[in-house]
Amino acid sequence: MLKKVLIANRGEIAVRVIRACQEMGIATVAVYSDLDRDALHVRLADEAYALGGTTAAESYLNTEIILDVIERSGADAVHPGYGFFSENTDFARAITERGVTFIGPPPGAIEVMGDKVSSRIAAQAAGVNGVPGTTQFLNDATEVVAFGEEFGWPVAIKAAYGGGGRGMRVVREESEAAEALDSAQSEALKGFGRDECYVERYLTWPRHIEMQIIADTHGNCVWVAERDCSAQRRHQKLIEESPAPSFPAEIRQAMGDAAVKVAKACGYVNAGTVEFLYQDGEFFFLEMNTRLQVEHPVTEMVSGIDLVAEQIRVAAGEPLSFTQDDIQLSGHAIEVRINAENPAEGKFLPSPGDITTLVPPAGFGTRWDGGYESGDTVSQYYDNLVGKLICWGADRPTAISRTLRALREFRIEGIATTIPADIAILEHSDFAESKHSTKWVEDVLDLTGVSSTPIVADGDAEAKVQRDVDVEVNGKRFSVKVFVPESQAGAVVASGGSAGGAARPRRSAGAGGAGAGGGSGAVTVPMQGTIVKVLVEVGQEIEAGATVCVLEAMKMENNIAAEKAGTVKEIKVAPGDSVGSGDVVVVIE
Ligand code: MV4
Repeated sequence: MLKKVLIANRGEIAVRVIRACQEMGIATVAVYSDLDRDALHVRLADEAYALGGTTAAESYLNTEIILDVIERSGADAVHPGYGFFSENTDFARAITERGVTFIGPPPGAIEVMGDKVSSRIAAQAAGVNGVPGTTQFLNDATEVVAFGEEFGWPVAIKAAYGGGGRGMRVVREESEAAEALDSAQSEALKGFGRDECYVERYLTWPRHIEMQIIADTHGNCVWVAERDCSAQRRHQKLIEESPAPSFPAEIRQAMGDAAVKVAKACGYVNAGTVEFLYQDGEFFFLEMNTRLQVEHPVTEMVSGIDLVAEQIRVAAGEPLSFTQDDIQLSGHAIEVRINAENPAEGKFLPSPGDITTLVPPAGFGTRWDGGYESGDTVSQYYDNLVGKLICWGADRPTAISRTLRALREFRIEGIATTIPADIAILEHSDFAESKHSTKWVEDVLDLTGVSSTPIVADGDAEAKVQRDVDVEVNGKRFSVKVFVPESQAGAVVASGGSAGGAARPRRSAGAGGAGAGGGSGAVTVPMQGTIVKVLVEVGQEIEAGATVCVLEAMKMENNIAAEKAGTVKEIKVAPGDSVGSGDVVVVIE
């Protein structure tokens, strides 16, 4: 068995792996960037080593330093988590050459599944079909038209070496073909350095259903259960569940068999996921994820299998601790990703910052896989997943009510979170009736009125805000309204976290995190980040809504707009400056 595992990751997944190791009596080694010196994964591990640096590239992706720490710590294995080095074959080979075990699939399997073309060919060879389409690369738009006429419109043009929806274009009729091919090719070239594209039937209302598999080095490969991840926006999953709702047992069996065939075809070992699109009772191979996924806990909750412990066992050369026939699925599990993002008006703006309070819910069937605790900081430099709430229930309605109950119980203050959007999804009748698809959140769900304004616990803001406080008078409980300086409002709020959404407004409309701002002409930034551009000059006349500067936070550029029209009186920032939530950047008169 392995004795000491280095976790080459941070946040909730590092915590998840550390916990599994501890339960197995395996020593744990954490690594950390300068910003993560006191992070939860560091606090929980037996040993921790500094990587230096701030950005992921400088720290968690710094191969040389990590290899050095592996050696210095004496770790005999590395768990990569997801992201970072999890699908990096150079890294996997580098550590294997040093006699250190990579807790993940063989590099060859990662490579075969690494792009759409070779994975599609491998799946096809194993008898598992993708969406009907061409196997040859497109030369010109007439081929798109010919395909559409033969198989029916709409069709999808996809970048062969693309991913995450980039380089994909939907073509509804002949007249759109030429422009769509051009733009797919140029986006692919820009994003991936290659412009090869192919065409397939476009499914208009598919669900994203993926199958967990796990294989050992003794030739055993099993499927565990499927997950429905259709509730997503811009290819970011919001909610995942298992089993997939309205999903017949014979289709589950067929999808499980297909996933095992794909895994065997590429010589897969360890935990992996085969993704499918599912529509009208048919499923089609999409791609394979050669890593442990964020949403693995829902599978654990319905199967009782500890996937991380099993990953570690098979990496150590042990056989799987169960057979296909041993697996019994029970009940229903839902995972909600809780990100530091403000879902107001469906915008999902990053909301890094200090978590002043984090009290996760508890109770029957309620699991919290978090990467942060009260007092920790969500940095703009890393993924903003705070953690995952996973609720199990005997059936889907019970799991939905339990998840809603737990979300309403959640107390997170200091940052905005996706909780109000999650509540809106779980409360929706389309979700309850599983009428949703991968397009539902973006095309149907209405997030107007949903807000999650962070409670800013800093500084000089003296505007008064209203708070509801419970008091007891002669043994009887009353709810009273108090009016307190905004800077102290966090201390007065008793409960509810950011889960209130529309039902429990935190702040009067329009205040929007603008600490000293309001309608005064002081333009403030809603989150911490770096100024990349200033678009106005002192003395310039601007209109209300004009962008005054561009703020980069969490790898996204955000336009910061003036609330009112007027003349620019003062500019307080320059490109390259770091700013905090509520900082004034421009003053307008
Ligand atoms: C599709 C599709 C419909 N028809 N292909 C988007 C990302 C890429 N990995 C596959 N994607 C899709 N391919 C055909 N022929 C719809 C999607 C799609 C999607 C797939 C999985 C999860 C979320 C999605 C969101 C939008 C579109």
